[in-house]
Amino acid sequence: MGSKRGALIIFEGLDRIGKTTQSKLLCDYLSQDCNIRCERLAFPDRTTQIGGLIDAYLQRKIECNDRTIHLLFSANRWECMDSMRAKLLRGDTLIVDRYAYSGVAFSQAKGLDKTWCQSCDVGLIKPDLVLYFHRGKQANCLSYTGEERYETKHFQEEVETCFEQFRSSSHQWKDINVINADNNQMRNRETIQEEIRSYVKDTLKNLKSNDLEELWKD
Ligand code: FDM
Ligand code: MG
Repeated sequence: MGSKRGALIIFEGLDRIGKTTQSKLLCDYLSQDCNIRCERLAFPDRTTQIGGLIDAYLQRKIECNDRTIHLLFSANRWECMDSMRAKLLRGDTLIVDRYAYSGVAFSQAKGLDKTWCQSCDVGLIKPDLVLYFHRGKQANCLSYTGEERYETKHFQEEVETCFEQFRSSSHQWKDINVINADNNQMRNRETIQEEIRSYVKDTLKNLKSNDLEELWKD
């Protein structure tokens, strides 16, 4: 009996919706309370050379046309695939802040063709669990303008529309689970974390094979 591989868990959603907070809580819980080896990653990974270009673009230090930056975001995932595969196969669970779903939603929001956007990420490691953080009607997470290129209320709303559109229309998004990340008393940090943990426990329990599948191949 070989040891079981780790799970690839993706957190998706708009900026400032609580993905980082929740992924830290989850990672601490898995490693400290469940004795599961686990690591947090984020895309874009700004530490690589390609990630440096993306960082400069987001901080408006360089310009780049929409398709080119899309390809860089995708390349930034591809350059991490070998090390992610190795970690998963040796049993580490990876909790990843953003993946190809952000890739499509943010570029589509600029007017790029969805099929073209998706094609660059076909064949990435397929996640075992995708959690999309959705803000409720009363949420106020869009009432800001941040420093970075995409951090405007208007653009975030466009991205949200794209997330919602393909979440409800495409069969490739059928595996996406929605987390109500409403920031009010009824949905506090702990409640949201509990919901996430129950998804994660199911996923870990049902991890069948040691094989890693490929994204968007079916
Ligand atoms: N973003 C992120 C994209 O436009 N495409 C992608 O493929 C990814 C992974 O980059 F506005 C956007 C989303 C966000 C910005 O991401 C920086 P973080 O999570 O805020 O660092
Ligand atoms: Mg951000």
